[in-house]
Amino acid sequence: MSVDRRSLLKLAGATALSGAMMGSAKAQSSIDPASSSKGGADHTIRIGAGLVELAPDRIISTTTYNGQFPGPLLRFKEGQRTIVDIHNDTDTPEQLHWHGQTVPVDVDGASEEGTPFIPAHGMRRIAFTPGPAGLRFYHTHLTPGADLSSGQYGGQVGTVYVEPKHEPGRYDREVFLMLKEFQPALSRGGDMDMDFLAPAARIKALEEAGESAMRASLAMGMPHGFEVGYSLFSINGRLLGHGEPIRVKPGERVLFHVVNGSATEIRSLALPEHRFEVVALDGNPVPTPTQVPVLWLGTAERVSAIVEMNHPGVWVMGDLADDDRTRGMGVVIEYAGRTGKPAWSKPAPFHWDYTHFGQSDAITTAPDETIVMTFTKNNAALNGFNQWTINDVAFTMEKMEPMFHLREGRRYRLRMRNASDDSSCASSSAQLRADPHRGQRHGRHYEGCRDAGRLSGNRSRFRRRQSGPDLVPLPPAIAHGLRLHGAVRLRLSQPAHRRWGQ
Ligand SMILES: [Cu+2]
Repeated sequence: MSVDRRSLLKLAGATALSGAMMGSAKAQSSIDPASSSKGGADHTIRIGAGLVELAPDRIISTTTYNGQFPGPLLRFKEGQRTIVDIHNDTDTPEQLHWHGQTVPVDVDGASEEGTPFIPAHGMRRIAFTPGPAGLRFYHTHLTPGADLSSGQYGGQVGTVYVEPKHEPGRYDREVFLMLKEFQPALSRGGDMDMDFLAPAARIKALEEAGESAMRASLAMGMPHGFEVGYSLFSINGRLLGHGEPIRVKPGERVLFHVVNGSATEIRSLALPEHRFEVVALDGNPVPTPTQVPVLWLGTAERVSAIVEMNHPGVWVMGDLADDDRTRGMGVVIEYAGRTGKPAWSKPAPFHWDYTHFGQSDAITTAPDETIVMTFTKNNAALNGFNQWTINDVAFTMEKMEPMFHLREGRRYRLRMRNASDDSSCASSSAQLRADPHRGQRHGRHYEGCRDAGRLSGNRSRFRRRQSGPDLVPLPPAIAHGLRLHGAVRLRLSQPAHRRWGQ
């Protein structure tokens, strides 16, 4: 073996360095055994280019976490401090956002909140106490705008599970599913919005407002604004039929943790002849676990649901949309000893209704104030892209002007009205930057309340204290009420919408 001088120096340097690090770790542990992990991180994430093999002849090159898609499943323990090293091997400064967790601003991963960037070809070590327990996820927080090769259009999405201190464990095993599309492209018009909420949730006036604005724009000779469409669809990074089947046994109770990792899409998921018992939404246990034949997930939404495997066979669990499912959005469920072509059948029409998972006899406390937010779309107004507004104001990341001033300790009800012809997902990121009393942040601290299409009356049945969804899909022409307290920055979780106004 021949070693040149430079390598030798490198080797010597590395040895000296590791010696020094070991020395310091020893010194640390002799003082404080609990901090012996200080030398190394509990988790390491590397952001860099990688290949995703969706199928043998469908290999795409994109940005990934640790060279894989989805990124590694990170299991944290509620309340147990963790250290994560994030290396950025790309040429662009990055933000890694811990979606659904209440973590300090310098860790959260949103530059608009004040999190420092992970420099290009640099790294950040962060330490935080994970929580709340349940299904969370992490993703890039770069805003891609019209650049469909960047941000969450690529492969930077991974699942987080924060293990609760006390796990009820009413299931035999867990299966994590990440739903994600690839190969985005801009098109004019896009697909029709899906009609998945109960018709009672629609409001005629809002519907007409959205439609007439669209008609007026087209009459002025405007084209349809750009929409993003996809050509490849995957669950856990594999097209339907190209991944390992999920192998189950009769009688088994499987807890599916489903993450909609899409940048823009609303998804459905059904397993023929089986029902999902929804036990948590966005990782937070629901007051009333309820069986449904289909799951609907807004962009970035999570559902945890138990399926009792009681119909032996080989099945396709997949999206109701035939186009998306046949192009990959599905996974095969295979019972032990069963073979054959995976079967698919469409379930009977079903409308998703969040109130089913709520507490029917809940008494809601009146808010101190109600804030009304009306979302509108200005078709093709920004160089052919749609502009989105809240109360006729387009948000800009540059100015960051607050539209509402909230007072600490007061209770607010947010009444969100979608007057556009497209779905929006509102996600509140509640960070109490200064809580002098306890120095702690109140995360998403709200009780959701829907009032199924009623603009007034507040006859809400849906109530969750500190365990509400942190993300609420708003199909066109519905009104949505949400109560919360804490200081709140509201953002729309579709990056396309956020980039262009909301
Ligand atoms: Cu997010």
